[in-house]
Amino acid sequence: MSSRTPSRSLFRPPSGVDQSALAENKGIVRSIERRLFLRQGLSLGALTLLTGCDISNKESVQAVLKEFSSWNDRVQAWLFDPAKLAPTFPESQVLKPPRFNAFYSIDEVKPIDAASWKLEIAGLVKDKRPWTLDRINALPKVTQITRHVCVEGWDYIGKWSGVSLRRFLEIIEADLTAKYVAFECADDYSGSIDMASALHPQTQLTTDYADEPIGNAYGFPLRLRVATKLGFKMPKWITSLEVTNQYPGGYWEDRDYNWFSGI
Ligand SMILES: Nc1nc2c(c(=O)[nH]1)N[C@H]1C(S)=C(S)[C@@H](COP(=O)(O)O)O[C@H]1N2
Ligand SMILES: [Mo]
Repeated sequence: MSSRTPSRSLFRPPSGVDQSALAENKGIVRSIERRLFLRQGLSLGALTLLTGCDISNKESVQAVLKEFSSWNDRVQAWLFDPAKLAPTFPESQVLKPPRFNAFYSIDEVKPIDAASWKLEIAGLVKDKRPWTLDRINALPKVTQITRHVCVEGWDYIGKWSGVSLRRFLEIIEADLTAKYVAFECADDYSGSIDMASALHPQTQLTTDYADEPIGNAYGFPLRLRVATKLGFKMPKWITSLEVTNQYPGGYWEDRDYNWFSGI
């Protein structure tokens, strides 16, 4: 056996704890597996090895998973390079229509009436006047052709256009030294991102997909696009934007997905 390959027995689960402790913490386990590029699933034995912790009951398994995951989040945020761009692709690779995902199926989407829709502004911002779609559409647009990656293990290339979030935050005179930008949606979804990612050159408030107003199922009239993060970090059907220093969490974040979730 090569000296670089750990012996199989090292990955054997410690005796006395059954694997259901992992099954009960699926969200965290999945994000750890993704981050570590584990080809096989995370085992209790591997977790013991990685963390050096004694995992002798279900409660300690959960505590170790949470600790590992929040450590992983802090490292990702720290490693994030605000100037590094996500790869871009040729027009010919753009998927039309895009691939749908939400925590419910596409036929349950409730289309938004553009005429009565408003974007509310809250938190550490000087100009809190709500925005109509016409006013948002009058702002200068940027376009990107980038890859959308869902935590579920699929991806596609899309073409999104809209106002740069940095530009928008400057226009509403947001406190750019605040920690978080949080979003609420017309469905029961919400989400939040770190300010460094909000100010990234490829982060935009998207109004268009493939040069048309974005489709009802994909976030019309306004969705977030962050080319450096996983799909669940990009709320669709946004109804409010808040700048805050209080950790806002989000729909999946509160269900144990990693908050930073870079790709
Ligand atoms: N409001 C809202 N936004 C959401 C979701 C949702 O369920 N509701 N799902 C997220 C997930 S998991 C993904 S992968 C992307 C999918 O975006 P798309 O349908 O445009 O590909 O939307 C994200 N934004
Ligand atoms: Mo997703």
